Amino acid sequence: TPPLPVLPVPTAAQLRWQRREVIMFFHFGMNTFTDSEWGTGRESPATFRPTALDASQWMDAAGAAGASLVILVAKHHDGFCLWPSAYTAHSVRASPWRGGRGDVVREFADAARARGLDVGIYLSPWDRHDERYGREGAYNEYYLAQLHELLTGYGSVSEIWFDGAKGKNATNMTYHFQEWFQTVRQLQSSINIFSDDGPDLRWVGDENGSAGSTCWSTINRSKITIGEAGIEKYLNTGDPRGRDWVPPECDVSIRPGWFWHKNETAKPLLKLLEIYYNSVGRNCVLLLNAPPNTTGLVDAADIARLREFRAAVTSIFGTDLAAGSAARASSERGGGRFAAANVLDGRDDTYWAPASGDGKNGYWIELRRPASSAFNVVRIQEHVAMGQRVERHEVYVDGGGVAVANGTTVGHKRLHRLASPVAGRTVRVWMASRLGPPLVSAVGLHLDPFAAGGTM
Ligand code: IPT
Repeated sequence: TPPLPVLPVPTAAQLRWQRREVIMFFHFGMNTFTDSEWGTGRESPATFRPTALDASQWMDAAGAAGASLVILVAKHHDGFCLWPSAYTAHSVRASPWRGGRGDVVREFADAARARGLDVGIYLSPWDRHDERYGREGAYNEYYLAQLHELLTGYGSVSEIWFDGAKGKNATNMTYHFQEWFQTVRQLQSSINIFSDDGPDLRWVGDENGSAGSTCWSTINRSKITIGEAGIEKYLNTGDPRGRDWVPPECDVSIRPGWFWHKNETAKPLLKLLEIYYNSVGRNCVLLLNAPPNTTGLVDAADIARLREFRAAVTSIFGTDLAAGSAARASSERGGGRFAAANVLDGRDDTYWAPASGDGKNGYWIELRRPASSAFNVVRIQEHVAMGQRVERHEVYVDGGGVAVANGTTVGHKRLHRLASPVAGRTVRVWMASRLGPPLVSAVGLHLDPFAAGGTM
């Protein structure tokens, strides 16, 4: 039988999200046309006039990046709604686009599903346009009514994004997050709710795509107030004593801004790879933003960059230099289903588990490779369905006395980039410290040709 989990553990929806690894964000709206990041709310709806909007082209961008979930900003801080909401006049209905009969949320959801992609929605709590903002009862009802529209009118929604951003001079306003969250759950039972504080997914604490090198999926939600300054560090590393499973999502834009600006360009490939290592490689999901332009299309150069990025990831991780190794471990749990060799089968649902009572001399797993070819990336994955456990780990090659890599947490995926390529027949991973017996679903070795001389 399998061992007991170490609590807390993820829900099925959180696990499905974690395994996506890369998902996409689309910031598009009034700001696209005014060349700004935070609109004032005083923009005329006539300003919104994409000339050739084609949401299926946005899905080309998602496909290029290998994303399986796409999240649309349905309303940003300026309050302009990309769907014809019944509760405000400040929407696409008042714009010249499609003669006032357009609905970007509809086109987005339809285009995503036509490509087999799941849909997510961002709805800004901070609203600089609506006159109800600042009147607590009225605004909270307005926001809730819009959640109803978005979560009942557009099919199944996988993720909903509550941004904690609020300008310094914004009216003092209390958001009724509990009423909002519980309503969201009622309308979409398998949705993941993102906010600084979860309940399902948390902000990573920065917008540059970098999790802490220690990164727990757990926090104590009671320690966080959404939008409060000073929570970033806690969110960035998580809490080994956290009682709530709220894994971090790294939101970052492919460009300097979240919205499209004609004088900005996409980040270079090497920067995107660094972001990948610092997010996916540190137990996070990477939420990568690609902003459509005033035409209503993602710039071709951005799509080309996303394609390069995906090709690079595939070329690094498509070949596992641990393949064909013989695996052994400090011990194996009985029953034959928890063998060390499970770390080589490419599956998330099988794993190595040590025998109960093992651990006195430390837990380790070792791969004896068929050849000693050089690698410069070590990949380790925990079976987080049973809880995140590893607190400290070290990687040794050919019995050497100095670890080629070491770190704290592992989680769903930990990627180590070595200072330079290493050749060797045996690779041993020590689980030097952990909250419970380690359950390891994968150990892989890779060669990253983009790491100049093995480093970046
Ligand atoms: C920042 C919010 O303050 C934070 O609560 C979170 O929602 C984050 O956005 C998401 O990226 S605002 C940003 C200008 C740092």
